[in-house]
Amino acid sequence: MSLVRPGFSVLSDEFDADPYGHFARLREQAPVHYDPAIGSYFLSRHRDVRQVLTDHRAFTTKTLQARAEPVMRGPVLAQMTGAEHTAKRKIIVRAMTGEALREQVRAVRVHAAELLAPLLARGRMDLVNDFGKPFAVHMTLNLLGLDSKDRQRVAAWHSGVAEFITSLALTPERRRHCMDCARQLEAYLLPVVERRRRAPGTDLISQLCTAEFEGTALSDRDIIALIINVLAAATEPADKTLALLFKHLIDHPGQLAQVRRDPALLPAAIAETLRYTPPVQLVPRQAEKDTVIAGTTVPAGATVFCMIGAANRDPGVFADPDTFDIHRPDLGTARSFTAAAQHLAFGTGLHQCVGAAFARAEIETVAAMLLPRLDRVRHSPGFRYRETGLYTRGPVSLPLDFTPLRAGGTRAG
Ligand code: 2IO
Repeated sequence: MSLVRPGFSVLSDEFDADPYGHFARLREQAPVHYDPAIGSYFLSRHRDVRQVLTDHRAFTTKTLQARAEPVMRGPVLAQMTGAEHTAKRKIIVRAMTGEALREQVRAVRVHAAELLAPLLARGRMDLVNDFGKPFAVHMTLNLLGLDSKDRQRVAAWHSGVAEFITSLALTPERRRHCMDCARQLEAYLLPVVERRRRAPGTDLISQLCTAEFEGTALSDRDIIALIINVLAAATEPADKTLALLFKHLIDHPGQLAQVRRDPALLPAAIAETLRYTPPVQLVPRQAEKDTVIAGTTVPAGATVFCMIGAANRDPGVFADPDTFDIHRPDLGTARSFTAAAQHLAFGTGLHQCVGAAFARAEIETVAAMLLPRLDRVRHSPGFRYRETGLYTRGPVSLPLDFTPLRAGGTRAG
Protein backbone atom coordinates (compact mmCIF):
# COMPACT_ATOMS: atom_id res chain seq x y z
CA MET A 1 0.00 0.00 0.00
CA SER A 2 1.34 3.44 -0.91
CA LEU A 3 1.94 6.15 1.66
CA VAL A 4 -0.19 9.07 2.71
CA ARG A 5 1.69 11.69 0.74
CA PRO A 6 3.32 14.41 2.86
CA GLY A 7 1.20 17.49 2.36
CA PHE A 8 -1.91 15.40 1.68
CA SER A 9 -5.06 17.39 2.40
CA VAL A 10 -8.73 16.50 2.55
CA LEU A 11 -9.21 19.75 0.63
CA SER A 12 -7.31 18.35 -2.38
CA ASP A 13 -9.09 17.57 -5.66
CA GLU A 14 -7.89 13.96 -5.54
CA PHE A 15 -9.57 13.41 -2.17
CA ASP A 16 -12.77 15.11 -3.31
CA ALA A 17 -12.86 12.93 -6.44
CA ASP A 18 -12.68 9.69 -4.45
CA PRO A 19 -12.41 9.88 -0.65
CA TYR A 20 -13.03 6.12 -0.38
CA GLY A 21 -9.77 5.48 -2.23
CA HIS A 22 -7.86 7.23 0.58
CA PHE A 23 -9.52 5.82 3.68
CA ALA A 24 -7.46 2.60 4.05
CA ARG A 25 -4.20 4.56 3.91
CA LEU A 26 -5.48 7.13 6.39
CA ARG A 27 -6.68 4.45 8.84
CA GLU A 28 -3.37 2.60 8.63
CA GLN A 29 -0.82 5.40 8.42
CA ALA A 30 -2.50 8.57 9.70
CA PRO A 31 -5.50 7.56 11.81
CA VAL A 32 -5.33 10.98 13.47
CA HIS A 33 -4.56 13.12 10.43
CA TYR A 34 -3.83 16.78 11.16
CA ASP A 35 -4.81 18.86 8.16
CA PRO A 36 -3.03 22.23 8.21
CA ALA A 37 -5.25 23.57 5.40
CA ILE A 38 -8.16 23.49 7.86
CA GLY A 39 -6.26 23.42 11.15
CA SER A 40 -8.25 20.38 12.34
CA TYR A 41 -7.78 16.67 13.07
CA PHE A 42 -9.45 13.94 10.98
CA LEU A 43 -10.14 10.53 12.54
CA SER A 44 -10.64 7.50 10.32
CA ARG A 45 -10.69 4.42 12.59
CA HIS A 46 -14.01 3.04 13.81
CA ARG A 47 -12.92 2.69 17.45
CA ASP A 48 -11.46 6.21 17.60
CA VAL A 49 -14.58 7.75 16.05
CA ARG A 50 -16.74 5.81 18.50
CA GLN A 51 -14.56 6.95 21.38
CA VAL A 52 -14.83 10.62 20.42
CA LEU A 53 -18.60 10.45 19.88
CA THR A 54 -19.26 8.75 23.22
CA ASP A 55 -16.76 10.53 25.51
CA HIS A 56 -18.95 13.59 26.02
CA ARG A 57 -16.70 15.07 28.67
CA ALA A 58 -13.55 15.10 26.54
CA PHE A 59 -15.26 15.92 23.22
CA THR A 60 -18.13 18.39 23.04
CA THR A 61 -20.33 19.83 20.30
CA LYS A 62 -19.10 23.39 20.92
CA THR A 63 -17.78 23.43 17.35
CA LEU A 64 -21.39 24.06 16.30
CA GLN A 65 -21.31 27.56 17.77
CA ALA A 66 -19.23 28.61 14.78
CA ARG A 67 -20.21 25.85 12.33
CA ALA A 68 -24.02 26.05 12.68
CA GLU A 69 -25.37 28.72 15.02
CA PRO A 70 -24.86 31.68 12.64
CA VAL A 71 -27.24 30.19 10.03
CA MET A 72 -29.45 28.31 12.49
CA ARG A 73 -30.11 31.69 14.15
CA GLY A 74 -29.80 30.04 17.58
CA PRO A 75 -28.67 26.81 19.28
CA VAL A 76 -29.43 23.44 17.62
CA LEU A 77 -30.34 20.25 19.49
CA ALA A 78 -26.84 18.78 19.19
CA GLN A 79 -25.37 21.77 21.07
CA MET A 80 -27.55 21.20 24.13
CA THR A 81 -26.61 19.17 27.20
CA GLY A 82 -28.23 17.78 30.34
CA ALA A 83 -31.92 18.27 31.16
CA GLU A 84 -32.47 20.80 28.38
CA HIS A 85 -31.14 18.37 25.78
CA THR A 86 -33.26 15.49 27.13
CA ALA A 87 -36.46 17.57 27.22
CA LYS A 88 -36.09 19.16 23.80
CA ARG A 89 -34.95 15.94 22.18
CA LYS A 90 -38.13 14.32 23.49
CA ILE A 91 -40.30 16.95 21.78
CA ILE A 92 -38.62 16.24 18.44
CA VAL A 93 -38.69 12.45 18.91
CA ARG A 94 -42.43 12.57 19.60
CA ALA A 95 -43.08 14.39 16.32
CA MET A 96 -41.11 11.76 14.36
CA THR A 97 -42.25 8.43 15.86
CA GLY A 98 -45.46 6.52 16.62
CA GLU A 99 -48.70 7.88 15.14
CA ALA A 100 -46.90 11.02 13.88
CA LEU A 101 -44.56 8.80 11.87
CA ARG A 102 -47.44 6.75 10.47
CA GLU A 103 -48.97 10.01 9.21
CA GLN A 104 -45.62 10.90 7.61
CA VAL A 105 -45.55 7.55 5.83
CA ARG A 106 -49.03 8.16 4.41
CA ALA A 107 -47.85 11.57 3.21
CA VAL A 108 -44.78 9.99 1.59
CA ARG A 109 -47.05 7.68 -0.44
CA VAL A 110 -49.36 10.47 -1.58
CA HIS A 111 -46.62 12.90 -2.46
CA ALA A 112 -44.26 10.42 -4.10
CA ALA A 113 -47.12 9.20 -6.32
CA GLU A 114 -47.89 12.78 -7.39
CA LEU A 115 -44.29 13.62 -8.17
CA LEU A 116 -43.68 10.32 -9.96
CA ALA A 117 -46.69 10.23 -12.27
CA PRO A 118 -45.26 12.48 -15.03
CA LEU A 119 -41.75 11.04 -14.64
CA LEU A 120 -42.86 7.41 -14.96
CA ALA A 121 -44.63 8.15 -18.22
CA ARG A 122 -41.39 9.50 -19.70
CA GLY A 123 -39.35 6.35 -19.07
CA ARG A 124 -36.41 8.35 -17.80
CA MET A 125 -35.65 10.56 -14.85
CA ASP A 126 -32.81 12.03 -12.87
CA LEU A 127 -33.40 10.42 -9.48
CA VAL A 128 -31.56 13.26 -7.72
CA ASN A 129 -32.82 16.41 -9.39
CA ASP A 130 -36.18 15.40 -10.87
CA PHE A 131 -37.35 13.42 -7.89
CA GLY A 132 -35.12 13.14 -4.78
CA LYS A 133 -34.55 16.80 -4.03
CA PRO A 134 -38.14 18.05 -4.48
CA PHE A 135 -39.38 14.95 -2.64
CA ALA A 136 -37.04 15.52 0.32
CA VAL A 137 -38.02 19.18 0.66
CA HIS A 138 -41.70 18.33 0.47
CA MET A 139 -41.50 15.65 3.18
CA THR A 140 -39.58 17.98 5.48
CA LEU A 141 -42.17 20.75 4.99
CA ASN A 142 -44.89 18.23 5.81
CA LEU A 143 -43.07 17.14 8.97
CA LEU A 144 -42.64 20.73 10.12
CA GLY A 145 -46.13 21.79 9.06
CA LEU A 146 -44.98 24.41 6.54
CA ASP A 147 -47.02 25.25 3.46
CA SER A 148 -45.90 23.32 0.37
CA LYS A 149 -46.62 26.36 -1.81
CA ASP A 150 -43.50 27.92 -0.23
CA ARG A 151 -41.31 24.95 -1.22
CA GLN A 152 -39.24 26.76 -3.83
CA ARG A 153 -38.32 29.65 -1.54
CA VAL A 154 -37.66 27.33 1.39
CA ALA A 155 -35.55 25.03 -0.82
CA ALA A 156 -33.41 27.98 -1.96
CA TRP A 157 -32.87 29.20 1.60
CA HIS A 158 -32.13 25.65 2.73
CA SER A 159 -29.38 25.40 0.10
CA GLY A 160 -27.64 28.43 1.57
CA VAL A 161 -27.97 27.11 5.11
CA ALA A 162 -26.69 23.67 4.07
CA GLU A 163 -23.78 25.21 2.18
CA PHE A 164 -22.72 27.03 5.34
CA ILE A 165 -22.81 24.01 7.66
CA THR A 166 -21.21 21.64 5.15
CA SER A 167 -18.38 23.84 3.86
CA LEU A 168 -14.86 23.37 5.15
CA ALA A 169 -13.75 26.63 3.52
CA LEU A 170 -16.17 29.41 2.58
CA THR A 171 -15.21 32.54 0.66
CA PRO A 172 -16.49 35.80 2.19
CA GLU A 173 -18.95 36.15 -0.75
CA ARG A 174 -20.40 32.67 -0.25
CA ARG A 175 -20.59 33.28 3.49
CA ARG A 176 -22.57 36.45 2.86
CA HIS A 177 -24.92 34.56 0.53
CA CYS A 178 -25.47 31.82 3.14
CA MET A 179 -26.16 34.39 5.87
CA ASP A 180 -28.67 36.18 3.59
CA CYS A 181 -30.50 32.89 3.05
CA ALA A 182 -30.56 32.20 6.80
CA ARG A 183 -31.89 35.67 7.65
CA GLN A 184 -34.63 35.45 5.02
CA LEU A 185 -35.59 32.02 6.28
CA GLU A 186 -35.76 33.39 9.82
CA ALA A 187 -37.94 36.31 8.67
CA TYR A 188 -40.25 33.85 6.89
CA LEU A 189 -40.51 31.61 9.97
CA LEU A 190 -41.16 34.29 12.59
CA PRO A 191 -44.81 35.02 11.61
CA VAL A 192 -45.40 31.27 11.16
CA VAL A 193 -44.31 30.73 14.78
CA GLU A 194 -46.55 33.60 15.95
CA ARG A 195 -49.56 32.08 14.16
CA ARG A 196 -48.82 28.59 15.48
CA ARG A 197 -48.58 29.89 19.05
CA ARG A 198 -52.14 31.25 18.69
CA ALA A 199 -53.60 28.34 16.74
CA PRO A 200 -51.48 25.20 17.10
CA GLY A 201 -51.97 22.10 14.93
CA THR A 202 -50.35 18.70 15.22
CA ASP A 203 -47.13 19.44 13.31
CA LEU A 204 -43.62 19.76 14.75
CA ILE A 205 -43.64 23.57 14.73
CA SER A 206 -46.86 23.54 16.78
CA GLN A 207 -45.30 21.05 19.22
CA LEU A 208 -42.34 23.39 19.67
CA CYS A 209 -44.66 26.39 20.09
CA THR A 210 -46.75 24.76 22.82
CA ALA A 211 -43.92 22.95 24.65
CA GLU A 212 -42.50 24.16 27.94
CA PHE A 213 -39.07 23.66 29.44
CA GLU A 214 -38.81 24.20 33.20
CA GLY A 215 -42.23 25.86 33.24
CA THR A 216 -41.47 28.35 30.46
CA ALA A 217 -42.42 28.35 26.78
CA LEU A 218 -39.56 28.24 24.28
CA SER A 219 -38.47 31.60 22.87
CA ASP A 220 -38.97 32.50 19.20
CA ARG A 221 -35.21 32.25 18.74
CA ASP A 222 -35.04 28.76 20.26
CA ILE A 223 -37.98 27.54 18.18
CA ILE A 224 -36.66 28.97 14.93
CA ALA A 225 -33.23 27.42 15.50
CA LEU A 226 -34.79 23.99 16.04
CA ILE A 227 -36.96 24.42 12.93
CA ILE A 228 -33.94 25.27 10.78
CA ASN A 229 -32.05 22.41 12.45
CA VAL A 230 -34.75 19.90 11.46
CA LEU A 231 -35.12 21.48 8.02
CA ALA A 232 -31.42 20.93 7.26
CA ALA A 233 -31.02 17.57 8.98
CA ALA A 234 -34.10 15.99 7.37
CA THR A 235 -33.60 17.39 3.87
CA GLU A 236 -29.88 17.42 3.15
CA PRO A 237 -29.13 13.66 3.49
CA ALA A 238 -32.46 12.31 2.13
CA ASP A 239 -32.07 12.62 -1.67
CA LYS A 240 -28.48 11.44 -1.35
CA THR A 241 -29.43 8.28 0.52
CA LEU A 242 -32.16 7.43 -1.98
CA ALA A 243 -29.91 7.98 -5.00
CA LEU A 244 -27.02 6.03 -3.43
CA LEU A 245 -29.36 3.11 -2.68
CA PHE A 246 -30.45 2.90 -6.33
CA LYS A 247 -26.91 3.42 -7.60
CA HIS A 248 -25.62 0.49 -5.54
CA LEU A 249 -28.55 -1.78 -6.43
CA ILE A 250 -28.24 -1.02 -10.16
CA ASP A 251 -24.51 -1.71 -9.95
CA HIS A 252 -25.23 -5.02 -8.16
CA PRO A 253 -27.98 -6.54 -10.34
CA GLY A 254 -28.09 -9.78 -8.35
CA GLN A 255 -28.90 -7.91 -5.15
CA LEU A 256 -31.39 -5.67 -7.01
CA ALA A 257 -33.23 -8.78 -8.24
CA GLN A 258 -33.31 -10.17 -4.69
CA VAL A 259 -34.75 -6.95 -3.25
CA ARG A 260 -37.35 -6.82 -6.02
CA ARG A 261 -38.37 -10.40 -5.25
CA ASP A 262 -38.37 -9.86 -1.50
CA PRO A 263 -39.02 -6.24 -0.42
CA ALA A 264 -38.44 -7.35 3.19
CA LEU A 265 -34.75 -7.03 2.21
CA LEU A 266 -35.12 -3.26 1.72
CA PRO A 267 -34.13 -2.30 5.30
CA ALA A 268 -30.90 -4.29 4.86
CA ALA A 269 -30.24 -2.59 1.51
CA ILE A 270 -30.78 0.84 3.07
CA ALA A 271 -28.63 0.02 6.10
CA GLU A 272 -25.83 -1.28 3.87
CA THR A 273 -26.10 1.88 1.73
CA LEU A 274 -25.70 3.97 4.88
CA ARG A 275 -22.66 1.93 5.94
CA TYR A 276 -21.01 1.82 2.52
CA THR A 277 -21.65 5.44 1.53
CA PRO A 278 -22.93 7.47 4.48
CA PRO A 279 -24.52 10.73 3.21
CA VAL A 280 -23.12 12.59 6.25
CA GLN A 281 -19.37 12.00 6.01
CA LEU A 282 -18.11 14.24 8.80
CA VAL A 283 -19.16 14.86 12.40
CA PRO A 284 -17.21 17.64 14.18
CA ARG A 285 -16.31 17.77 17.87
CA GLN A 286 -14.17 20.04 20.05
CA ALA A 287 -11.49 18.55 22.32
CA GLU A 288 -11.94 19.95 25.83
CA LYS A 289 -8.59 18.66 27.12
CA ASP A 290 -5.40 17.22 25.67
CA THR A 291 -6.35 13.68 24.63
CA VAL A 292 -4.20 10.91 23.18
CA ILE A 293 -5.89 9.11 20.29
CA ALA A 294 -4.05 6.28 18.51
CA GLY A 295 -0.76 7.65 19.84
CA THR A 296 -1.32 11.26 18.76
CA THR A 297 -2.10 14.04 21.23
CA VAL A 298 -5.10 16.08 20.20
CA PRO A 299 -4.72 19.37 22.07
CA ALA A 300 -7.45 21.05 24.11
CA GLY A 301 -9.49 23.40 21.94
CA ALA A 302 -8.83 21.53 18.69
CA THR A 303 -11.59 20.68 16.23
CA VAL A 304 -11.79 16.95 15.49
CA PHE A 305 -13.68 15.64 12.47
CA CYS A 306 -14.93 12.07 12.68
CA MET A 307 -14.73 10.56 9.18
CA ILE A 308 -17.83 8.41 9.08
CA GLY A 309 -17.16 7.00 5.60
CA ALA A 310 -13.73 5.77 6.74
CA ALA A 311 -14.97 4.34 10.05
CA ASN A 312 -17.75 2.48 8.24
CA ARG A 313 -15.15 0.69 6.10
CA ASP A 314 -12.85 -0.27 8.95
CA PRO A 315 -11.86 -3.92 8.28
CA GLY A 316 -11.59 -4.48 12.03
CA VAL A 317 -15.38 -4.11 12.23
CA PHE A 318 -16.72 -5.02 8.79
CA ALA A 319 -15.32 -7.95 6.80
CA ASP A 320 -14.44 -7.07 3.20
CA PRO A 321 -15.52 -3.48 3.94
CA ASP A 322 -15.24 -2.11 0.38
CA THR A 323 -17.85 -4.58 -0.87
CA PHE A 324 -21.55 -3.63 -0.98
CA ASP A 325 -23.38 -6.64 0.46
CA ILE A 326 -26.91 -6.37 1.82
CA HIS A 327 -26.49 -9.84 3.39
CA ARG A 328 -23.35 -9.06 5.39
CA PRO A 329 -23.72 -10.68 8.82
CA ASP A 330 -21.74 -7.96 10.57
CA LEU A 331 -24.24 -5.20 9.67
CA GLY A 332 -26.99 -6.20 12.11
CA THR A 333 -29.85 -4.75 10.06
CA ALA A 334 -32.36 -4.90 12.91
CA ARG A 335 -30.08 -2.65 14.98
CA SER A 336 -29.03 -0.44 12.09
CA PHE A 337 -31.55 2.32 12.75
CA THR A 338 -31.19 2.25 16.55
CA ALA A 339 -28.69 3.31 19.21
CA ALA A 340 -27.09 -0.15 18.84
CA ALA A 341 -26.16 0.39 15.18
CA GLN A 342 -22.75 -0.94 14.22
CA HIS A 343 -22.28 1.48 11.30
CA LEU A 344 -21.85 5.13 12.32
CA ALA A 345 -23.96 6.85 9.65
CA PHE A 346 -26.30 8.19 12.34
CA GLY A 347 -23.39 8.97 14.66
CA THR A 348 -23.47 7.42 18.14
CA GLY A 349 -23.69 8.54 21.75
CA LEU A 350 -26.07 11.11 23.27
CA HIS A 351 -26.38 13.09 20.05
CA GLN A 352 -27.04 10.16 17.75
CA CYS A 353 -29.42 11.16 14.96
CA VAL A 354 -32.88 11.87 16.37
CA GLY A 355 -34.45 11.30 12.94
CA ALA A 356 -33.14 7.77 12.25
CA ALA A 357 -36.57 6.11 12.43
CA PHE A 358 -38.06 8.87 10.27
CA ALA A 359 -35.23 8.51 7.73
CA ARG A 360 -35.72 4.76 7.55
CA ALA A 361 -39.50 5.06 7.09
CA GLU A 362 -39.17 7.79 4.46
CA ILE A 363 -36.54 6.00 2.34
CA GLU A 364 -38.08 2.54 2.79
CA THR A 365 -41.55 3.73 1.77
CA VAL A 366 -40.41 5.62 -1.29
CA ALA A 367 -37.97 2.88 -2.39
CA ALA A 368 -40.73 0.28 -2.07
CA MET A 369 -42.85 2.42 -4.41
CA LEU A 370 -40.05 3.02 -6.89
CA LEU A 371 -38.82 -0.57 -7.29
CA PRO A 372 -41.92 -2.08 -8.95
CA ARG A 373 -42.49 1.09 -11.00
CA LEU A 374 -38.94 1.28 -12.37
CA ASP A 375 -39.07 -1.80 -14.58
CA ARG A 376 -35.69 -2.66 -16.17
CA VAL A 377 -34.10 0.32 -14.44
CA ARG A 378 -30.58 1.16 -15.65
CA HIS A 379 -28.14 4.06 -15.94
CA SER A 380 -28.98 6.31 -18.90
CA PRO A 381 -26.57 5.74 -21.83
CA GLY A 382 -23.40 7.82 -21.74
CA PHE A 383 -23.83 8.78 -18.10
CA ARG A 384 -20.64 9.33 -16.11
CA TYR A 385 -21.20 8.92 -12.38
CA ARG A 386 -19.96 11.74 -10.16
CA GLU A 387 -20.33 12.41 -6.44
CA THR A 388 -19.70 15.67 -4.68
CA GLY A 389 -19.26 16.96 -1.15
CA LEU A 390 -16.80 16.35 1.67
CA TYR A 391 -19.25 16.92 4.53
CA THR A 392 -22.47 15.66 3.07
CA ARG A 393 -21.79 13.62 -0.05
CA GLY A 394 -23.96 12.17 -2.78
CA PRO A 395 -24.43 11.82 -6.53
CA VAL A 396 -24.56 15.09 -8.49
CA SER A 397 -27.25 13.45 -10.60
CA LEU A 398 -28.50 9.93 -11.34
CA PRO A 399 -30.16 9.75 -14.78
CA LEU A 400 -32.07 6.49 -15.08
CA ASP A 401 -33.84 4.79 -17.98
CA PHE A 402 -36.69 2.32 -17.42
CA THR A 403 -39.81 0.96 -19.13
CA PRO A 404 -42.32 3.83 -19.32
CA LEU A 405 -45.52 3.44 -17.32
CA ARG A 406 -48.85 4.70 -18.69
CA ALA A 407 -51.28 6.51 -16.43
CA GLY A 408 -53.09 3.83 -14.46
CA GLY A 409 -49.93 1.82 -14.11
CA THR A 410 -49.75 -0.34 -17.25
CA ARG A 411 -46.47 -0.61 -19.06
CA ALA A 412 -46.12 1.06 -22.42
CA GLY A 413 -45.21 -1.10 -25.22
C1 2IO B 1 -27.78 20.47 11.29
C2 2IO B 1 -25.13 17.78 8.52
C3 2IO B 1 -27.31 17.88 7.53
C4 2IO B 1 -27.80 17.56 12.62
C5 2IO B 1 -26.44 20.33 11.97
C6 2IO B 1 -25.91 21.70 12.26
C7 2IO B 1 -26.47 19.54 13.27
C8 2IO B 1 -26.52 18.04 13.13
C9 2IO B 1 -25.48 16.55 11.47
C10 2IO B 1 -26.77 16.11 10.91
C11 2IO B 1 -26.91 16.28 9.41
C12 2IO B 1 -26.57 17.63 8.80
N1 2IO B 1 -25.43 17.49 12.40
N2 2IO B 1 -27.86 16.69 11.62
O1 2IO B 1 -24.45 16.05 11.07
O2 2IO B 1 -28.82 17.94 13.15
